[in-house]
Amino acid sequence: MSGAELILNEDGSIYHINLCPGELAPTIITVGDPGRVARVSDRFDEVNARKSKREFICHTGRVGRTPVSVISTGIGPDNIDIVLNEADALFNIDFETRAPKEELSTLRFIRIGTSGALRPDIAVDSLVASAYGLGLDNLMGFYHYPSNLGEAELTDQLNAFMKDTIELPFYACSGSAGLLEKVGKGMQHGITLTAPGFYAPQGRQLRLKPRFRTPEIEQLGHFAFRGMHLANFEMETAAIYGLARLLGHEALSTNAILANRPAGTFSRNPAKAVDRLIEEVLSQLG
Ligand code: R1P
Repeated sequence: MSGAELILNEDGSIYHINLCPGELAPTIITVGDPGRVARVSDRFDEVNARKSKREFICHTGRVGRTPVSVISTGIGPDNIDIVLNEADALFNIDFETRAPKEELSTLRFIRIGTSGALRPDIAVDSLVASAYGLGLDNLMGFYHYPSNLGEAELTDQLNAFMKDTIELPFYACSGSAGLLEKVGKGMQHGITLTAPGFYAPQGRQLRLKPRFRTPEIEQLGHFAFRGMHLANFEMETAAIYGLARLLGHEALSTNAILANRPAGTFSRNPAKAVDRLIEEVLSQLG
């Protein structure tokens, strides 16, 4: 691959996330908010490297005996494309020859995020782990991505549901069942909708409500697959699941519920809810 495809900085680090091979751990916690990185790494047993560029701040250390990195992605699926591809390249591309390695490493991506609930029974400040991601963004349209990626039954049911609610292209992908079982075991499990924006794509009324073509929130929360509801929405999960699957990695998205959209309520102490999620995830990694 050319120097315009695999772009390296002068010190040999990869273009955006600014890390050299060996500087990222194979277990990677992703957070949207760059300010959340230190709140996660403050709870590591040891931090031995801190690097940053633009919105991508990365701290690496260990939790118990497990080497772990935490990196901020900023907001949205476009940044997930950058972080997952560059993280994968650090392990699976030889930077000298610029060719993929013969032996590939499998990484674990665990998102610690914030999110809004789509159902009245998912309380503000509770924690949701995503069994599936439903992407309304167009990122995976740029990859040869089988439309159902092994989720044929879910995709069929979503096709029917989307016809009645919002006729937009979508993709669906599952997270890692093993990580859901282990890291998400103390959380509610559900399907997470990934929206390509914060306002109209999540039905938020400021001044443009008359121009919305998004469905009512209550309608979205009615969808269920194998007893699991469309539980929450945010802006990264489906893209993480889709790319991790294509690249051969494991992924789990966990979110603290800050808003309950049907009830119109917002957490009184979002920092506390996020701290609880951080502790819950880290307690399963050591
Ligand atoms: C929007 O405010 C941002 O918050 C949520 C959304 O997914 C989006 O990135 O997650 P983070 O708190 O992880 O950024």
